[in-house]
Amino acid sequence: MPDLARVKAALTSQVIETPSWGYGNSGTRFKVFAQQGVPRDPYEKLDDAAQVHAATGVAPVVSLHIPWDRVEDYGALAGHAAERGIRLGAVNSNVFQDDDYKLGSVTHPDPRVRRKALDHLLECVDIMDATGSRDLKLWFADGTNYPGQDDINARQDRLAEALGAVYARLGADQRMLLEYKLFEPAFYTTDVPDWGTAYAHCLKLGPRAQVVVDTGHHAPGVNIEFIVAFLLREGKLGGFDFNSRFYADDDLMAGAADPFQLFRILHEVAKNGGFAPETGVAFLLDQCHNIEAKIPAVIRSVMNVQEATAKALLVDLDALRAAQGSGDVLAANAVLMDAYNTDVRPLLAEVRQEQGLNPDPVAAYRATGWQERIVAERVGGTQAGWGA
Ligand code: PSV
Ligand code: MN
Ligand code: MN
Repeated sequence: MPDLARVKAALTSQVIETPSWGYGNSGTRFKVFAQQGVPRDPYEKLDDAAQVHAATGVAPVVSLHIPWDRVEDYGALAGHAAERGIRLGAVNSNVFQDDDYKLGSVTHPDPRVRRKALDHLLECVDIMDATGSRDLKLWFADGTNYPGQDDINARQDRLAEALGAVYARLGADQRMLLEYKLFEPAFYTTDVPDWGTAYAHCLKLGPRAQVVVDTGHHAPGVNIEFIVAFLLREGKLGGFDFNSRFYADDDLMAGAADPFQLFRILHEVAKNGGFAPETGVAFLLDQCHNIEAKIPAVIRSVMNVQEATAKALLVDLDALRAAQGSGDVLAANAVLMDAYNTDVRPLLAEVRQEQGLNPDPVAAYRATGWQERIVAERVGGTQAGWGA
């Protein structure tokens, strides 16, 4: 059986990074439902993120999105985070919300638009220098809507050129995390549609280019845990964008739609050493809370990742390997299911109490009175960015 002290140590050292855009107003293309008390600027997003960390103890890092989180002084923003016991994490670029990008950004046929997009990506690395961030997260909306619209491989060449220029600009301790997505907003071809395309580009670029797996970016039925196991094996798993989906890129709370899938993914992480900090696997959330209260929803998501992590750490790997080695299909499957069916909530409550935290993070947040305070004090919150 797994050693309980080691399981607890792994649970307390896990870092779950929350997205700045999860705290702001967001919605679908049909409607943004504004909520009261949402942050009016990036500083207030950090204030809310600090509440999530205070309640959970495992969410001390916040991803930024530029230009949604553009500020005059990024050093001051990093200082604001530090004063609240948190820090700035991945910088997400945005080359998809400008009229110029109608036909693409770094893959656009017009060199002027490509230059503009590249300049933005390079600016993001400047920001990373100022914030002390390790990761540049790249998601490209680039693609085409109609057969014949543009040359598939010419676009790959343009993409490779831009990625190479950004890679060359990275500092020694910085990484580039390349995200893939099957479709949307492009509906015919997407320039980075799958892990294979992302992997091929990262392989050519070098060791500081790695793939990020957004759990919402696959076709239904894709075996994401296989992708995770393979990328870990190749040293190319940079991290996750966790969220849940029923249909497409739903961006619902991680672990809400399919906690068993989250467990299967994290089992591969656990089995392949991906929780060791030196592997650098980043556990990010990438979600928006359109109809539910935002801060408690982020807390719930963090808890869902923790629960799946705890179950993954409880898999009896010796028993699993013995069953696998002897070809005992049912026994091997039973080992996994035993761990998955364990109620880990008492274990996590115990871990939190040992850290001096309330065993129930949502209740802890409600008891702070923070929600009432921000509703009273903040008027005119900003939109997270979608459609902004
Ligand atoms: C768009 O699909 C997306 O959800 C990607 O997953 C990015 O990571 C995120 O937006 C933020 O740019
Ligand atoms: Mn994502
Ligand atoms: Mn997405």
